[in-house]
Amino acid sequence: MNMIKTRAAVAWEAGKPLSIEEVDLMPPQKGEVLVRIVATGVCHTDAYTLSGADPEGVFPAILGHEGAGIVEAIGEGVTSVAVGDHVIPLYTPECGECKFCKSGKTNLCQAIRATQGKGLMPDGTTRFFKDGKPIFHYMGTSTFAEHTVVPEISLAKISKDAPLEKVCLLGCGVTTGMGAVKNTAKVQPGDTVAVFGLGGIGLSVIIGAVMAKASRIIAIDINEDKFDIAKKLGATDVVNPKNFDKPIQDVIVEMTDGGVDFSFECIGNVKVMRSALECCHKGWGESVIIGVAAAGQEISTRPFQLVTGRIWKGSAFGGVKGRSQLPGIVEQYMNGEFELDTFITHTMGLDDINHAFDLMHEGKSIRTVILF
Ligand code: NAD
Ligand code: AHE
Ligand code: ZN
Ligand code: ZN
Repeated sequence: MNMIKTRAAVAWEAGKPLSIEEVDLMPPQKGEVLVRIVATGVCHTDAYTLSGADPEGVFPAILGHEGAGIVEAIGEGVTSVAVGDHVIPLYTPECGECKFCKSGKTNLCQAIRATQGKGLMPDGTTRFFKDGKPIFHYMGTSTFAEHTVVPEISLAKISKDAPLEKVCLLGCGVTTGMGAVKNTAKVQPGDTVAVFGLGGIGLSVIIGAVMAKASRIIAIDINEDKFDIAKKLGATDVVNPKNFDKPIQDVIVEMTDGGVDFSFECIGNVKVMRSALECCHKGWGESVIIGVAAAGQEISTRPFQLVTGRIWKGSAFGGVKGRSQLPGIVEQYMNGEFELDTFITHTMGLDDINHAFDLMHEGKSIRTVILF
């Protein structure tokens, strides 16, 4: 098979708009798969890397990690997917063989993490080129392209009945938020929850908390335009920290007779991470960091906060093992156990992808889905 031409949004350098152009894509090599991307969401992490703040951000690159598509070709030795299969690319792969996969303690498969973090395929090279020069991959997925090549272990095979233009959101945002509640925090019926940041991630935490039968779900954002959706999805209280003279953690502690059982930081702001920890109940409250903060940023609190029983944790991709668990989450969606429509505030073609980033920065979108 020869190089194919495909259309992609190329990030030539940090801080610049993406450029839509035709690029060359090498056929899938051993253990790799060619996927035609049907739809992709735009996540804040794409904007974070594009901003230049990501220490692993390399340019030029094809960003995007919240996609869904159809297998068009398989490389040598690929057995777990076939041409025509519907798939969701995974930035957290699942090899099933590494120490991490076998531990039963984490979803953070490390089989290809080193090359993935450098924008390379596992053999240390790229499949994308422009005028003969390599273009880096991103998070092992590069879904801002009509076609992409990914390792076989980075694909979850899903039902052909699932609408790809919706379940693409399970490639990151919705799985991350719901999974952080279920797998990382393990929220139980009756527990109280505070959610900081009401973007795609925070709103998915709300969905997860409703599914877990939390008794109270306090949704916090400085953009009150997010409150209606938060309430529609099941938030019991909405709070804007700007409306108070005292620290938001004090406000939440007063509202909840001593603090919440669980809090989730879904922004990537280290100061808010502190508030999220400190609004947790003495003796048992747990705070889960989901937001991504840049290199150089550090979290702090008085150690007394931990000495007195609060727990600080983090969660990546909601603790979900992509190949073994994501197909089941797609089934849950198909069975009507949660919805995705509310998240999709905008849809547009690849040509307009820079507008999707503008909408995110202006706080006007939850998720924009790019349709190819
Ligand atoms: P988003 O931009 O859609 O939403 C962020 C929300 O935070 C917005 O509603 C914004 O108004 C609010 N906000 C900003 N500053 C605030 C403040 N000081 N106080 C209260 N609210 C504030 O982003 P998103 O796509 O939902 O992503 C959220 C974060 O999660 C990002 O940091 C992203 O990189 C990260 N993320 C992490 C994972 C993971 O696996 N850990 C997965 C996906 C995204
Ligand atoms: N390169 C970034 C990593 C940022 C990060 O923490 N990424 C999350 C997923 S965000 C999806 O929207 C993650 O899964 N982390 C685990 C991992 O192995 O990267 C940085 O800041 O260095
Ligand atoms: Zn993401
Ligand atoms: Zn592994």
